[in-house]
Amino acid sequence: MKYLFPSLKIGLVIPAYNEELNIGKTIEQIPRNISDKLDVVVIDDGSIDKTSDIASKYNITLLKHPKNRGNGAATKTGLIYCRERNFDIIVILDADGQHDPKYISNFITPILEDSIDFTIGNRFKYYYDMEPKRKLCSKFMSAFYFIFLRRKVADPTNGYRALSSKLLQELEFESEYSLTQEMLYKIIPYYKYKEIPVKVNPRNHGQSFIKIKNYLLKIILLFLKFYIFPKVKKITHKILSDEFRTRVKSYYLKT
Ligand SMILES: Nc1nc2c(ncn2[C@@H]2O[C@H](COP(=O)(O)OP(=O)(O)O)[C@@H](O)[C@H]2O)c(=O)[nH]1
Ligand SMILES: [Mg+2]
Repeated sequence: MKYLFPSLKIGLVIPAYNEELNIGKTIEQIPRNISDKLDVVVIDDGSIDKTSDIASKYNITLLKHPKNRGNGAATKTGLIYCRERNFDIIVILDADGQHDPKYISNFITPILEDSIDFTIGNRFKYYYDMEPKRKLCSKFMSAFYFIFLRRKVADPTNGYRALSSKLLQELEFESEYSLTQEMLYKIIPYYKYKEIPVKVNPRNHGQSFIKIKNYLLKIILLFLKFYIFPKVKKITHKILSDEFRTRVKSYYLKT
C-alpha cells in the first residue's frame, strides 16, 4: 500500500465514554493509507457499556480507566502514552461520530510541511447547525481569546486537533475536564498554529444552558490559572532572584 506519510509515527488519540454505538464506525472510517506506523489509541474512560468490547475487536491499542474521569483525563492518558513512545505527530478526535476521520491528513500536513506545531478544527468554515446558545458561547470565547491573547481561533471548543512531537514533549497538561481550553492557553500565545476547516456532524442532543453558563465562568478561571498565573509566577521569580543576587553581591562587597 502507498502511504501518505510513510514511516511517520502517528498516534490517533480517541477518548471514548459510553460510545458502544459509535466507536466501531469511527475506527472503521479511519483511512488505511495514513502511515504504516499509525497507532490508534482508544481510551475507554470507565464506560459502563460495551465500548471496550467493541474497540478490542479491532487492531488498535486500548487503554482503560477503571472509573470515569472526564474527556480531558482520557485525552491526557492517550497523550502520555504517545509521549512515552516518542510519536512524531498526535491527532485527537472524538469517538462519538462528530469528527470525520477523513480529515486526519489535513491536520497532519501543515505540521509536516509548514513547521506548524498545532492544528485545530474549524467547523464554521462550512455551515454548521449549532444550538444558538452554544454558538453564542463559542463566539464569546473567540472574542475572549482575541481580546486577551491577541490570537484568532474561530472554533475554540472544537476537540479535533493535532500536536507536533515538540508540543507533546514540552508541555504538561493538568485538566481532567477543561483540557481543550487549557491547551489553547498554553499553545496559541507561544506556538505556530493553523485552523483546519472540517465538516462536523451534529450531535443528537444539545446541552443545557446551565452547563454553558458554568463554561463561561470557567473560561475566566482557566485564563487566570493557565495564562495569567504562570506569567506572574515567572515575573516574581525573576524579580526575587534579581533581588537575591543583588543582596548576595552587596554582602560580599561589604565583607
Ligand atoms: N461527555 C463526556 N465525554 C467523554 C468523557 N470521557 C471521554 N469522553 C469522550 O470525549 C469525546 C467528546 O465528548 P462530547 O461529549 O462529545 O463533547 P463535545 O463534542 O465537545 O460536546 C467523546 O468521544 C466522548 O466519548 C466524559 O467523561 N464525558
Ligand atoms: Mg462530541
